[in-house]
Amino acid sequence: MNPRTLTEPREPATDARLLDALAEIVGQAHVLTDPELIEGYTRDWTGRWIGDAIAVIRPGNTSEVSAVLRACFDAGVPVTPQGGNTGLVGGGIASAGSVVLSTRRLETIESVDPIGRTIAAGAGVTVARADLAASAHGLRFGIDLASKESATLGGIVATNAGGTRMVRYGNTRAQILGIEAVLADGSVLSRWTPLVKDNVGYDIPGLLAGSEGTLAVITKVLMKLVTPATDTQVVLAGVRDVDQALHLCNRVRQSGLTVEAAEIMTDDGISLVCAHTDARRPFGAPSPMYTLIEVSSPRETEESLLEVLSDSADLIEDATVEPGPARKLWTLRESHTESISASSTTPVVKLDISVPLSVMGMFIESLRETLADRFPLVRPILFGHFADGNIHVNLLDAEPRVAHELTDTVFRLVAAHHGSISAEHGIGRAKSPWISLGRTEADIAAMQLIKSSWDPRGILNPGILLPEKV
Ligand code: 2HG
Ligand code: ZN
Repeated sequence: MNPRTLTEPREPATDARLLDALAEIVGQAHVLTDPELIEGYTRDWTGRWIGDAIAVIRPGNTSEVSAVLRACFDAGVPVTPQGGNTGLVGGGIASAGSVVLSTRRLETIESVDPIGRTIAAGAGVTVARADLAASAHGLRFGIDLASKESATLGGIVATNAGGTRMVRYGNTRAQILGIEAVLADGSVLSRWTPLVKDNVGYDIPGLLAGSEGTLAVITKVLMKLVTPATDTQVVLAGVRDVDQALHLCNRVRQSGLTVEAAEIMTDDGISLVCAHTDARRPFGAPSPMYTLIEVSSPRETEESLLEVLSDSADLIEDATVEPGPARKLWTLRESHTESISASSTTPVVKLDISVPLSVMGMFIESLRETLADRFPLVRPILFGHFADGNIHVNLLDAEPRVAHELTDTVFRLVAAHHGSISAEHGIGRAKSPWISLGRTEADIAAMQLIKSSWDPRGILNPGILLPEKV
């Protein structure tokens, strides 16, 4: 069977037989078919991606995942792997006739090794739980996301998530040491070694990071842990534009301070957050943009930071400094996503992009001009992890009928500035039509070869990441 035959109508009896077989494997209670029960798995929280599924299957261990995949493989039924369903590009949203394989029950934390500084855990463990387990040993999990209470380890590996600490510790791919995953035919692949130096062959954990459920279902991960920063300080500074923020961040780095996080926000974004939460505006007079930079150093962090700030009057309009964790300052940044959703009259078009730091200012300027000119009714709110070149372009009040053209316009501008159409959220359904803006023909062909050799029947997340034909 080739991938296209998966979309051909199936006999209802085939689905019924499959569901019986799946119930034998995972138990009837973990085969959900009631539309009310499966709704939370078939649509994303932004309301932009609404899918369908014949059932949601909730296996409780690796052997069950293996048997579920084997049965779906034999029946030729597509499978959408799903973690916490916090994704923003529709990568975990199933198409009609598929089965959603939820990994949330794989929630065992097997071990934390405080000497090797690793955590071994099931794919369904949330980022928040992994971080808590690490904290019990004086360590931290290296990835931090606003959605950490629901986002799962399998999900962040499958999307190669970034987050607010990426500037310090790198993305999810950089944290993985070992992985256990089940292939489309049910075979279990385990590359499980805590060695940081181990150059035997292809980097399979690295390949599965960012594969968005198209190559295998991740069941277990072995990830690095990090030493928490002590004596952190957070500055929130009003700046004229992103270039000033970049210069400030550079000065902070040059002074010997370690940058733990570096975020940018606009005055429109801050106003939305203040309107939708009980946060207060940071300064009496507004600035066009605000940067939040968290720093650490072995000693005298505050003194060093204040010295940089007092030498940076040319870059800063106003500034406030608080010792970490500085929750009030962080709330101004972390409440962006929910305030944006609450304020938009239509599902928000979310375009997570990156551009080289040297052209970020120019990119933002031409983005604003182009949007004002071609889409005057759309409200753009920009924010993100600017020191990684990453801007979250959120487009509010965009009529669904213009979403495609709007996306196309933004992505072409990103490509013209040598940027990436996906910085940290993945490609999913939302961006697969534009993958050729980010990869060459030969590169896409190489990815398709990998896909077809790992998943010859094309049952894993069809239509996600790679378009069926390019
Ligand atoms: C964040 O950085 C997330 O808060 C979500 O990546 C970004 O809502 C968004 O566009
Ligand atoms: Zn982000």
